[in-house]
Amino acid sequence: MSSPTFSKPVEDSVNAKGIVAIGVGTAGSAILSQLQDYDLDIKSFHFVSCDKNDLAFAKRGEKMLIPLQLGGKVATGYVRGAALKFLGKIEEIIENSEMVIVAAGLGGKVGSSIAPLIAEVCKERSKKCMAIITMPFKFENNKHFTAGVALKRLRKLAAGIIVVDNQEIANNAPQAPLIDAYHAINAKIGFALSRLLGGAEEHGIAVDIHKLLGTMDTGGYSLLEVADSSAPNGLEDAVKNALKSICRTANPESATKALLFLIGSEKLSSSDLHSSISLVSGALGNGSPEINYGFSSKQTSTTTAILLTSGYRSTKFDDYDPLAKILAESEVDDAPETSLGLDLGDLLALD
Ligand SMILES: Nc1nc2c(ncn2[C@@H]2O[C@H](COP(=O)(O)OP(=O)(O)OP(=O)(O)O)[C@@H](O)[C@H]2O)c(=O)[nH]1
Ligand SMILES: [Mg+2]
Repeated sequence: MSSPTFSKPVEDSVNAKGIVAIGVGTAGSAILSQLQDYDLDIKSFHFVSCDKNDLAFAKRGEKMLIPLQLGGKVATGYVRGAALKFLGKIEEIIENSEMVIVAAGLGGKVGSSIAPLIAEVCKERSKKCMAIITMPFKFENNKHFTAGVALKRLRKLAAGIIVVDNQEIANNAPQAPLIDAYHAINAKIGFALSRLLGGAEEHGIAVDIHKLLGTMDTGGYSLLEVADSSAPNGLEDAVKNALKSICRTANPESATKALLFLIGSEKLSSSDLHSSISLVSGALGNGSPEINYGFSSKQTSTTTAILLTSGYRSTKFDDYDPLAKILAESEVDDAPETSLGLDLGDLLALD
């Protein structure tokens, strides 16, 4: 039986003005550059960082280097201050877009300061901002607080947030070589995002940006899991591993929507698909989540489950910012230089 090939929709309102994608900092630039390998409806790519090495990830697109004075990376506020000088350029980038994708790894200084700033500009200009962020590894304790604060801030500003836990992606890709681990993780994230954004070279049933946005439209966090299996019962194994990742990250019962994309061998059957969807729906949202799905099959001995679940009001990452937890969401000023209306870039120059 021949299955339909993927084709792009002719009329696509989201793309009428276009999707603009911005990668920020090291992880953000590396992940965005992975998306450049796929045929996606992204109008333009932009890379923003304070490190010129990060900009070298760009395969094409615009590069914006935000210079810092020596020692300017000690606090997110300094980076934010330096970035404020480039606000006009950021506004120009998003001006002609319908939607802005912002990719960043939270926990460092660059992505944690500039991704929320871009989301803020989007909000002010009524542009839909989809943040795709990674959270630090377990061993990066010193990055957890910064990441937790930035995540909270993004939640208030972005229309939707896809959260990827570096730790979970690494756990679910045991075959990935330790050497060059970031590259392996980025390739996984890029592959998963490309499928959720509607790009695929294989045969099957595609999902598209509308299904993705519909799944994310819950007002809560979205978690992205990617799990592989080459076991004989690969599909079940991969889906269960993805679900286990969710259980370690948030309460699966609070998920209200899910988007499942499976990549399997040419033997992938409709009953395989049905049992995978049943597994997911049984584990989430008190057994009645709204589930969208897609699949593709190719010559492979590995099965991959890409699972985006959505609607979480809280996740384990809330513990990364204990202050906000103690203050129970009463205002924690995480961008003081903005509220003072001062540019810390200029303040540093006074030293
Ligand atoms: N998935 C992925 N994570 C990365 C990569 N590079 C760094 N990270 C992680 O992303 C988080 C933030 O690190 P960076 O991206 O270097 O941070 P940054 O925004 O560039 O800011 P600074 O490096 O502090 O200037 C950390 O948890 C890193 O482990 C990458 O290529 N891929
Ligand atoms: Mg960096």
